[in-house]
Amino acid sequence: MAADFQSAGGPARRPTMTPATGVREFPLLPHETVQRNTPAGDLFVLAHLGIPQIDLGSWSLSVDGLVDRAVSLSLDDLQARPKRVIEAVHQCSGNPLEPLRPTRRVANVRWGGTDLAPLLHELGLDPSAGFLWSYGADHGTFLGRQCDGYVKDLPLTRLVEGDVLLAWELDGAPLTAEHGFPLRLVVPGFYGTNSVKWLSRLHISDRRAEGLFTTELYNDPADRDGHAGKLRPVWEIRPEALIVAPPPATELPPGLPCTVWGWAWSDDGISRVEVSTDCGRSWHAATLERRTGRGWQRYSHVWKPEKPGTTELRARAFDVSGACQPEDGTRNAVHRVMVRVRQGAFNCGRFDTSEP
Ligand SMILES: Nc1nc2c(c(=O)[nH]1)N[C@H]1C(S)=C(S)[C@@H](COP(=O)(O)O)O[C@H]1N2
Ligand SMILES: [Mo]
Repeated sequence: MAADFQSAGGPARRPTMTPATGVREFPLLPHETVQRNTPAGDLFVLAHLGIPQIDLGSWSLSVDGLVDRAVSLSLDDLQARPKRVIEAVHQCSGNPLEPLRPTRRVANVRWGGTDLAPLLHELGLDPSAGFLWSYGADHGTFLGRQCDGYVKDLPLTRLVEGDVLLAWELDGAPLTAEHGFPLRLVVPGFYGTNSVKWLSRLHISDRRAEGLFTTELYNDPADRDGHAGKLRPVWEIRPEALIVAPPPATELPPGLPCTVWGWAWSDDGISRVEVSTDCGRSWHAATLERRTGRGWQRYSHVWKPEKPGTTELRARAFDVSGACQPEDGTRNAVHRVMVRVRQGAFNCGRFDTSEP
């Protein structure tokens, strides 16, 4: 079944798009994510179709499909429900046309909203209900295709943990237009593409939603990770570690300790991080903090560079089931950072990477 867009009021109530073309803003480079919680102003913005300017007076969230009672809810209705604040990794899976290229667009965000699961239970779920289809109010063209709405889906089993939010706050303040005002879905542990902004409709179905952003794009190649012959939707975040320090092209004096540190995360959490300071020849267990909630975990390893020359630092994360990041060829491939050890180097100096 195709996920056709049907909002309560039909096309006449569709918001204006400003801009009416895709938005991609990345205020921070990967090594600039030094803060545990990413301030709202430093968060990347991804919008495939542009930014809808939503008037709260004419906005509502409709819930329909395999529920006993379909409803239309205002923001006040939702804000009258119990509020939760959740810290969670927020990661863009990358350009859907280059699904395997690492982009390391990642943040750690505090979201405020209400748990979706009890709301659906109150409405009465049909026993055949299996999937949640989420619709954004944005519309326009993507890859030359007319899109009446941005639609994503996820299995209802993901809701049982009680942390899939209908969110109206980011970092303690109301959502801004670019981050989804007035309401967005937040699916902690799933790639950002699943956290539908400008949420206008939830539809409960017994199957996946067929569409550009569900079954066409955002499916990893078949025959990987034991999913022979099947598509693997871009849902759960794969294990990954990012090197924050030292930043790329740092010059380090030999003999002085240098702390290699960064963040590691995955859908289920990280059990171990290893650091290599010799281009992947040897690996050392890093000190790793425990996960709180669904946030990313800090790791660190103290390295005393000895031999002058250029070297590559690498960090690799293992998830709780022991799965490790691949070296190359996937969106979560191992992060590498070039640094140079030089006699007399000033500790925070940088070298020109264009030098031979
Ligand atoms: N309605 C709607 N929701 C959307 C998108 C979109 O284009 N339209 N982009 C998704 C993608 S690809 C990402 S990575 C996140 C980015 O959220 P942010 O811009 O608030 O950081 O929003 C997701 N939700
Ligand atoms: Mo994304």
